[in-house]
Amino acid sequence: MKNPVLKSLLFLIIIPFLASCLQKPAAYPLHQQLSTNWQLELTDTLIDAKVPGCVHTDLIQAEIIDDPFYRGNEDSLQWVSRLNPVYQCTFRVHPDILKQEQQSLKFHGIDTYAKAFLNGHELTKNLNDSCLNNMFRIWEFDVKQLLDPGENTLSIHFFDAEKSDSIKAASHFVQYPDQRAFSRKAPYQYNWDWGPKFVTSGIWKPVELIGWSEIQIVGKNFITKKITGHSAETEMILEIESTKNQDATIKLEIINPSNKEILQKTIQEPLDSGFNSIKIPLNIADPELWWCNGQGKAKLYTIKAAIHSHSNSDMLEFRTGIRTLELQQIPDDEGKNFRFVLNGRPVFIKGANYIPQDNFTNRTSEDQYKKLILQAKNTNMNMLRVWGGGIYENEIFYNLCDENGLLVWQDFMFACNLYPGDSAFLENVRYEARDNIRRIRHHPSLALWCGNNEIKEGWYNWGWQKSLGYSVEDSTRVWEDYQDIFHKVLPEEISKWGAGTGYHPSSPANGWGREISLHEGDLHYWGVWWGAQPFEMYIEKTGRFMSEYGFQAYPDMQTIQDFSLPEDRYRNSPGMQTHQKHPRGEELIETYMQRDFQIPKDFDDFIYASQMLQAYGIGMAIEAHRKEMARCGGTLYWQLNDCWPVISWSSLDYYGRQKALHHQVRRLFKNTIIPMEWINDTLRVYAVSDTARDFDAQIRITLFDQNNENHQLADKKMRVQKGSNLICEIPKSEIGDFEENASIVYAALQNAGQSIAENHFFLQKPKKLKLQNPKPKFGIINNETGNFLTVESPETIYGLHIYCDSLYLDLSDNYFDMYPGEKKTLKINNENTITEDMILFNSINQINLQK
Ligand code: BMA
Repeated sequence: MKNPVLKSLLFLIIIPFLASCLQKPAAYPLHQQLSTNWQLELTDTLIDAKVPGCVHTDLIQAEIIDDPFYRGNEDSLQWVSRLNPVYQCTFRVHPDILKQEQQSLKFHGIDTYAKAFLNGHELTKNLNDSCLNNMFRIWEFDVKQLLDPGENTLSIHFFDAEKSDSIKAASHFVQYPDQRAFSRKAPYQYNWDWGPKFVTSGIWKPVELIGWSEIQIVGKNFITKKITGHSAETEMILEIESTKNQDATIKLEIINPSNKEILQKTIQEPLDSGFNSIKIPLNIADPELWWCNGQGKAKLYTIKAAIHSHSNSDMLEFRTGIRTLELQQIPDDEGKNFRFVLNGRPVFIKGANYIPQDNFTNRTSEDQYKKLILQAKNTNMNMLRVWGGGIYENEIFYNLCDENGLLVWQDFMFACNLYPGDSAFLENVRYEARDNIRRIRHHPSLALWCGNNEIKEGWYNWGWQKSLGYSVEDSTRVWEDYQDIFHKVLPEEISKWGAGTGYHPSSPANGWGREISLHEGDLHYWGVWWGAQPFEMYIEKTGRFMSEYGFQAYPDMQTIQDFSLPEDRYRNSPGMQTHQKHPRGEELIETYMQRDFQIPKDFDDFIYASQMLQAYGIGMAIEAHRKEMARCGGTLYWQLNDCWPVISWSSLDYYGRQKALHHQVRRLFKNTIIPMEWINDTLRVYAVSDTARDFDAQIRITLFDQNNENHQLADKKMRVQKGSNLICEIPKSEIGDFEENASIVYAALQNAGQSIAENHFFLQKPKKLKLQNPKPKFGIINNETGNFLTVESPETIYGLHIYCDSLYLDLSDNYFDMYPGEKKTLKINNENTITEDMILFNSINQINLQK
């Protein structure tokens, strides 16, 4: 530290700060966070740094660089990745840590590559690559001989990952689709078809000093083995490090979801010197099961464990759930099913693919995690797939999924590429798998580990072997490397560390161009979008589990305003192009819009129409998948969210603003839906229900014609069973006079006066609709329960978008259809006051009237 004033100031701050970090008495392991007093040394300056953090966010904070997401800044900021920054911190060790038998320095995540020095001693010298070479690993060093009772200096020297990739690639026996393969670093940092290139570096997770003696708890797991009648057979696993052979006492306490202690257990356990894994069987009477969203409550138990040796102790507390979960892949008439069975009940999966919420993941706040997971829950989802090109998520993500009943399909971080198979790389992957499995395995939400994203598909279908000029021997060797990672190392680590879930080597199981993909395994159906096939193909191409399919749309206008200047706001402008990463993105949006919608001239209208188009196409897919629930196990659309403001497949943009699709998904993921179709002059209405029990209901169907006259099509009582049922067939001849392109059908399913499901349906494609110029009436209600917007429309409306100028209007529903005379009350979620004169609207009616 060069500045003496700063130095004495820090000394004054550090000691009381340390005392507040150390909550346990001295006989317990002591943890001292090294989260303050960090500086980042650039070639000629020293700036304050944040840990956890990264070089980009530190430079933003120091006002050295502008917002990397603004306009075309991405291009001009590529130099940041080549900075080779040095992070430094000086600290004093709490005296009690210095008294412990064991003293270690633990890095929960360093992004990558970096050499670490403590008081000038190189910690990383003997590692493979002589550095920290995997951002997904936890690194721990014995520092007992290195800590100083006075001031200590820790410095982390980062170096350019891309340069290292090129060096490794140059001497490799084959070329890979992308040389990022050589670095164990979040693949999407190197750019994606929805993401910019920011190959960042930094200390992205906490750093701590740990001092302990005799014993330390280093891992935990909780597994439900069986649920029978009124009890659950479970097993608690405690992993303990011991400095010697010794006896220990373990005390367990289990607290049920209503906060009552239901079980206490004390056992004596002989410990070996080193690592111990202790399995403790626990029978829990009248278990309150963990259910996913829509199937029941996500009940959580609290487990407290304490361990005492001769003169030292350790303890932990965590929340978990009682549930069994199985991925069935049972041979059947057409191939094999792909179905998740939770607590013995087959559950139709409804959800989306999740990507990191930011390019600089350290700046995603707790509130952002909470908001996003709640948005997923409120959209009636029961699963998120943590996609393999991002990161293994932070604890908060899995905790929130546990609490909100969202199952997690967890990919290992390998995507759309080939990877090396030398022993050093395999060992690196093995440790990465071990660290992450052990970190998250106890979460009841964890449903499946999956080896990779689209590598098997790429190998067989994307022509890599030819385009990269592989010989037969090359191909054999590359494929053996693939087998080693995805069929050996990863499944071995899963069974070794008791992940408690199934393992699926690659998603999808088979490429979408192959017939088998429809009959077994999971499917990424990209014939729509990549293959430019019409949306109707979704109806034919429903596989056994739809783990990806999607279509792009522009983000909210407010988001576009946030990253651009007025002169950027036209299609294909340089500013907009930076925020469209798919090479054919604009062309495909236009092709599909031409097929099904009219193409507006105005940029604002185009943004609106792109969102309506996305909601229309993906809505068609979801209905098709749900109608096929007897053979299809679930549907996860691509993609829930964005990592920056961009034109992409997401339903929520970077700021969490909802596209039309997100509202559509919420309607279509309800437990019961009533899809309709108009084929061969016949209206067919289905009831698709995920509800565990059958129920009685009343269905009413009305058609409103071009003159807003209504024709009652059905009004009958029925029993709705779990599954997909055709409930009405109404031929055109029974309806009377109406114009197909100017009518709307409205169906409502009720149970004892309560609305269960409703649906608005148009008989023609949006582009053919000839609807009146709408004149909806709006009203604002502010009362103690909140602020509300009322809407009433005298005319039929397709896709009413209600918005404000220069402000995102956050409504409980939007981009919806209305039949003539319909009234709706929407909740306004904005904090700002919204008044009637601020309300603007758009609709397909208006787009179609433009000429
Ligand atoms: C899927 C994903 C991503 C990609 C998306 C859209 O294949 O796995 O790799 O961003 O398609 O192209």
